[in-house]
Amino acid sequence: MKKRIFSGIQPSGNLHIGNYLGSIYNWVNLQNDFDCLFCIVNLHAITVNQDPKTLRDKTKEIAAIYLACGIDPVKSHIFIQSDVKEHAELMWLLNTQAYFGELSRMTQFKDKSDKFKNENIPLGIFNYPILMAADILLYNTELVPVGEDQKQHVELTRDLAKRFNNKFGETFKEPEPYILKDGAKIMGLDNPDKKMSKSAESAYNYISLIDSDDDIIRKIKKAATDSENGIKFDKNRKGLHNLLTIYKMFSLKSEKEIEKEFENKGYGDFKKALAEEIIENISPIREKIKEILKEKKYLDKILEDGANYARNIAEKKIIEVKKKMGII
Ligand code: ATP
Ligand code: LTN
Repeated sequence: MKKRIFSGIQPSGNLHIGNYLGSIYNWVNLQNDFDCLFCIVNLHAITVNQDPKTLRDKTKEIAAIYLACGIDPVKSHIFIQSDVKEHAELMWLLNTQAYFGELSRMTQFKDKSDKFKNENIPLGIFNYPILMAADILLYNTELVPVGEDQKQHVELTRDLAKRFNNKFGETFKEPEPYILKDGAKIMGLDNPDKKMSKSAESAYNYISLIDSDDDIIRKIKKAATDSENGIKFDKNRKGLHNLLTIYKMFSLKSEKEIEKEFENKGYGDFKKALAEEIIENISPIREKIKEILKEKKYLDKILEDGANYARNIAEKKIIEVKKKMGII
């Protein structure tokens, strides 16, 4: 039996190269060795306002992006979170076991809630990690490949699993986060102090997977750097370090090779090479996304098969949990 992997992405906004390098890129390499479930987490997306039609379209678009990036539906299972109702059901059961204090400590909650006036913080952004825990625990997941920002949520999931097992008997596997050394936290192009984010105010923060070649060139030209000389991997030069990490991941070259390549060269040459490297990797994905989105039936069939596979596992787990808790 292969070990199981679960991960998901919200169908909100346009996926950017941070989402790609921090998660999907990693998934593609894992699908040969693990039983993989890759979810489109639309119930998470509605924790903030969404236009219903856009959400529906984006949900399909994420499925097309998974496929275009190399997720193989023969090896992996792709499905929409709301198609398996056990996610919402387990969330409620786990809600009753979680603490207000532990959820208040989540850094993503602190960041997101800062944007709202005190009384009107949506409850969904507060207990959103419990839904994520339900996603993971329903499937006896062992590894959760995510970007650095999600590590705390996976740790909370482990705590909840442990707490439930202690109280009701062995029920859930304790999952481990699986985070790559490079790419786990790609920083914003316009502000290298914060992670690249699809909800950023300026489009100059990110390069989305559907940006045109011209957009990519323009955004890289404008990316924040510094006034020092030399193209070198130096963590203190945050803007440059971020761009070099992106270059390293897309080109598959080593840090030494890259520093040698740009010895005696400046930002102009480096940024030109970086834009070319990103275009070489992203433009085929962009074209594939368009093609796959035209194959509506093919996409629907993959999502239906994925949901059937997931539901079969989830139904069994929810019965076990309800029995343990005395609900049935
Ligand atoms: P965003 O902040 O971009 O609006 P998000 O992190 O809230 O998005 P998702 O888009 O669902 O939510 O994230 C999908 C995956 O991408 C997660 O595994 C997350 O850890 C990863 N990820 C998000 N941003 C980055 C980043 N800047 N660098 C690396 N990985 C990232
Ligand atoms: N919370 C994550 C998305 C997400 C997820 C999951 C990731 C929801 N459920 C389960 C891994 C496993 C985010 O905002 N990026």
